[in-house]
Amino acid sequence: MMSDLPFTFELDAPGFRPSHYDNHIRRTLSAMRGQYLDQAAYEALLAEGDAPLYEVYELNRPHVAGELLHGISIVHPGKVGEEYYMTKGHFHTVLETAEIYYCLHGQGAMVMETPEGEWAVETLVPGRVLYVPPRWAHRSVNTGDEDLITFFAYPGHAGHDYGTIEQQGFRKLLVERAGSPAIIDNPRWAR
Ligand code: S6P
Ligand code: ZN
Repeated sequence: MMSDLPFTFELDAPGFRPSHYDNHIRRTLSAMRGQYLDQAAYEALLAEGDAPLYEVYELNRPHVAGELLHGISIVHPGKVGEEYYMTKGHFHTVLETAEIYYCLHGQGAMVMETPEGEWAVETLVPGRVLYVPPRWAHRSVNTGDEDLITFFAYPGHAGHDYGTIEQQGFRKLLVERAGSPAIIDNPRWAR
């Protein structure tokens, strides 16, 4: 088997876009229908335009065990009602696969939970590494007023299960209360 050559790319401030990438994914408000608590605020915001919420720059690698899929995730600042802009969030299809995040810019949090009922929220600040263990669904939330930018890497065979989260969301939501992030129960969550 022919082996790949090692490669490098740069992540330069202030934007931290990779100097080389293969896919650029943009998610807008319309992709998040049903995910925000305040449905009226969601519809009102969408009526003003399909705002960009987050972007992912991916480098192509084979989706097989042994590879590491990696790239840059950028969640823009903003809120739907009192709930901060966030990613869809997902379990990995192969539940026993972990992921690692390194925060490059901005202020935010990772909201996480397991199928067994555990949950966790970890703050993301520049320079901080977050290890998401196997079995933990994860969603990045931007609690600041600038882009939240993270580098991520996860196993090539992990896959994405979005459906489970789309049904009821995460157990916990991150909302702004008196100007600060607060963790609240998701009333839609009823498993
Ligand atoms: C992939 C990894 C990230 C997310 C990205 C967007 O396993 O967790 O690259 O894909 O942050 O989030 P989502 O939930 O829309 O895939
Ligand atoms: Zn993931």
